[in-house]
Amino acid sequence: MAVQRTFSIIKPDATERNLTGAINAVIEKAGLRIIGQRRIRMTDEQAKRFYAVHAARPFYGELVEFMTSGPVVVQVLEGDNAVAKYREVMGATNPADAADGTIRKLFAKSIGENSVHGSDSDENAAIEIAQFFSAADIVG
Ligand code: 3AN
Repeated sequence: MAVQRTFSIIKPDATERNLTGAINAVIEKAGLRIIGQRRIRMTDEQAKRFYAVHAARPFYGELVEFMTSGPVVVQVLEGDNAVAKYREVMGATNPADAADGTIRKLFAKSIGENSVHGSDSDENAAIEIAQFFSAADIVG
């Protein structure tokens, strides 16, 4: 399988509960390598741009408000089949539906405050990485 990169966010509900290390441990145990990582406070503009695809959804305002409510950790993950593998490691969007051992089953509070984001395609991974990282900040 091809080595790929994906984009991850550890969301405010997780940083607030001091779960960055616990989530990184699950990521690394799954064989994904954290090759870029930065803790930031997302601006309103960044969050709106990042979730523009959801702009018409009823939860958009709430989502932008949540993502700017506290620090997040933006990450670049690398590994075999990284996009699909990280989706598997994260678990279903709604933690009630997430499989045992997944990050969302272990840590998520609700469908909105669900601890992590991961890109849903190779194309979106490249776009999302480019929004938050310059090449010099990714060390593979
Ligand atoms: P995923 O993050 O699993 O790819 P998406 O892309 O459907 O899920 O949704 C993006 C984000 O929007 C989710 N991570 C979650 O925080 C939020 N979200 C999705 N559905 C809902 C909902 N019904 N109510 C509140 N927030 C939601």
